[in-house]
Amino acid sequence: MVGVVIKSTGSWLDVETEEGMIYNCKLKGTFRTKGIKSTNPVAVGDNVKFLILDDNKTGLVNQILPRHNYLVRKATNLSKVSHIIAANLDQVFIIATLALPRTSTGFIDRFLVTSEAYHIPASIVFNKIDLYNRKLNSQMAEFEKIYSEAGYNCFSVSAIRGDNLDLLKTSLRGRRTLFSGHSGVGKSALINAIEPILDLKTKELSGYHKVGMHTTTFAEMLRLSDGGYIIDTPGIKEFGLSDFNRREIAERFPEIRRYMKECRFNNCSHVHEPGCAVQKALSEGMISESRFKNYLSILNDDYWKATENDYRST
Ligand SMILES: Nc1nc2c(ncn2[C@@H]2O[C@H](COP(=O)(O)OP(=O)(O)OP(=O)(O)O)[C@@H](O)[C@H]2O)c(=O)[nH]1
Ligand SMILES: [Mg+2]
Ligand SMILES: [Zn+2]
Repeated sequence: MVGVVIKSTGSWLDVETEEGMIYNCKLKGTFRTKGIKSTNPVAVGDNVKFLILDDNKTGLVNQILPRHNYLVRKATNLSKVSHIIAANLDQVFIIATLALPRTSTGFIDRFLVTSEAYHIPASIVFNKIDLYNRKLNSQMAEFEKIYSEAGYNCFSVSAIRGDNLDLLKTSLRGRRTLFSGHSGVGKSALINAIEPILDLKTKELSGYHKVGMHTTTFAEMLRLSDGGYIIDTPGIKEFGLSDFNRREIAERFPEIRRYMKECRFNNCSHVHEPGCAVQKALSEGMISESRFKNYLSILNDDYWKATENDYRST
């Protein structure tokens, strides 16, 4: 049998066949993803081959079919093992908010760097705009400008009040979309607002201050009545980069990529070199200060100290 993994709770997987049958499956033996030390060899969105067991309800997954793409992160930059968030995606929506729990641009930019590396189109969804005051609204306008100029779609929405959900729905239609972001930003609440029949568990308002409490505890792929799927995931604290070459980082910022070919040195790090076209674009306001600051911050991550992929070694 062949099916797609629609839920992963660690040791058990729910696998759905094309006919819409769902089997609760275990993994047969050990699997390894080439080149990645991963906590979960099989992820939601994976196409798998499996055997149906005698009870006709459970199964045994014995093969993972080749992936079209996947998204990987580490719990922190220094963690040894990676986690495959999901596989075979059409796009990823980073659910963010400027209300609580506020999402930093550092988090957004690390996420975007990874989605660029895996060639998965990303959009940023600013949620909870019903809670924004004038100052937060003007910050959001600034972020929307920065990210749309860099080439990313932005949405400003409210799961509670319903603002701009029609725009969100239009871009979800017929696609498989990953929802990811910090715990409490409203990933599940947004999915409920889009598809009320799913009735996903969301955090009680009074539960806000319980730091570290995750409401969604496993990844799950949910079917939309308009066509398409959303993968709801547990909140993540940090977005640690996995398996990167340091020289690759600049290319993962589309607006830096646009200028770097014109740098005098082809191994330019765009930090201090003479004749740097990226520095010139930055001084002319063609690259945002915030994005460049996060580029530098990623270049200075401790992560690189543990790897050999440094500028000095090339
Ligand atoms: N005011 C307001 N509150 C919202 C909005 N969206 C979500 N919330 C609230 O934020 C809290 C967290 O929402 P969830 O949907 O559980 O957040 P989550 O991102 O799924 O969190 P995890 O499952 O832990 O990753 C809930 O109390 C929601 O009611 C919004 O647009 N406006
Ligand atoms: Mg949730
Ligand atoms: Zn340069």
